[in-house]
Amino acid sequence: MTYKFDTQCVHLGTHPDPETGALATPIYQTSTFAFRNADEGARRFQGEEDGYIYTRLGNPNHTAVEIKVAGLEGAEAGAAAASGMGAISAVLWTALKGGDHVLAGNSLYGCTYSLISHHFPHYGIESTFMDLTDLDAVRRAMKPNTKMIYCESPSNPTMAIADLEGLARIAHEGGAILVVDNTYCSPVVQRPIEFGADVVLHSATKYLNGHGDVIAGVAVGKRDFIEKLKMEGLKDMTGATLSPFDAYLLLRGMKTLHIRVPRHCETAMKVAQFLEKRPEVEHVWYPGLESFPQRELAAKQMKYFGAMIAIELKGGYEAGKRLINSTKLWTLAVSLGDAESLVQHPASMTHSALSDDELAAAGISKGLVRMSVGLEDPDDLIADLKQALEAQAVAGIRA
Ligand code: LCS
Repeated sequence: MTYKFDTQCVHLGTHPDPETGALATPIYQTSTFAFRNADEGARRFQGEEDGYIYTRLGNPNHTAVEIKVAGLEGAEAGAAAASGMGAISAVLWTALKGGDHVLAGNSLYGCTYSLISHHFPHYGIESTFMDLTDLDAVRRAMKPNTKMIYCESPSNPTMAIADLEGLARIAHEGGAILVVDNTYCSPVVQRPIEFGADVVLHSATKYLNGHGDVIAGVAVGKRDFIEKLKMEGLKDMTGATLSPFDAYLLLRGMKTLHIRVPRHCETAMKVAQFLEKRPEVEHVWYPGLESFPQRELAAKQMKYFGAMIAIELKGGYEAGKRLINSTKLWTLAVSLGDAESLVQHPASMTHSALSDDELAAAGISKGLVRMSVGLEDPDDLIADLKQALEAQAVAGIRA
């Protein structure tokens, strides 16, 4: 019997320990696994028999995470990694080789952008970064050697929405795959495989874990690709092995994913609506607002509107800096998806590896402030923003 999504968050991938009955999955903090005899070891290496060998190749805590995320995303299989970047680099190294071309959204998490734009050319992998919201332009940009379309939706940090169904169609027509980084959403908000994506990635550091105490990543997709990813990208190319303890914490976090994420999103809507009415604020990008240019597309592919907000203040970067220096409840920190609300400045922080020209091409203005709405009472979050906006108005007059 297939259980519903909320039940899967709690139960999928876990079961009472057969020996002791322990209900929480025990932490298998071991590097290696003993074989009963030489033939068993040989069979496991040949892939003729299931079973663990060495934690870089798999571990029961990984298995639990992989089954849960794959199930929640509607994928055949999953692979756990030591970080979101571990999952991303392993997927890209597994799927691409010298001579291939990748078409990517122009606004991506800074390190993903750096990997594709700054480092891949050294290995003969070509890339084009573009506004993926124009599907005709995407179709024209496909080349005979395009093997992948890569996107985030909403994108970090500009909140651009990619038409997942349209991109999957274009990718498949051109013999390429669509890879979607679903970190900003979690499967509670969006399930890209339903729209045709081939691989879905997560920085599990964020909503999946949800408690700000783990760095982890997961990739899910078709079984054949995930097997290859485990044996090549993760085992040989990156060695980005998730620690069993972190896998345990991640599993613990995911049991409440379906309760946490809707609350994050509900509060984000209130915060966005508050910010939009403030005279100090030039613009608010939040997919749930009527003013959001791609609201219809967002509503088509997202169940909730997420809990990430981008804003630009009328006073630009200086005003933004004063705002993030003045909040008391919102923490000035990178990362997202934690219980604590976080605020940061992408141009000088998460996206600081991008040159001014690259920031401009990605549509990341110097004044953009990014907010990750947490699980506090919305009234407290709004009151803190109000005092910070008012404090900066006073500072502005003094300056
Ligand atoms: N994908 C997205 C969309 C991200 O935002 C991040 C990290 C990653 C992948 C990489 O994941 P990690 O290796 O850190 O687990 N984003 C961060 C951010 O926006 N602030 O700090 C990290």
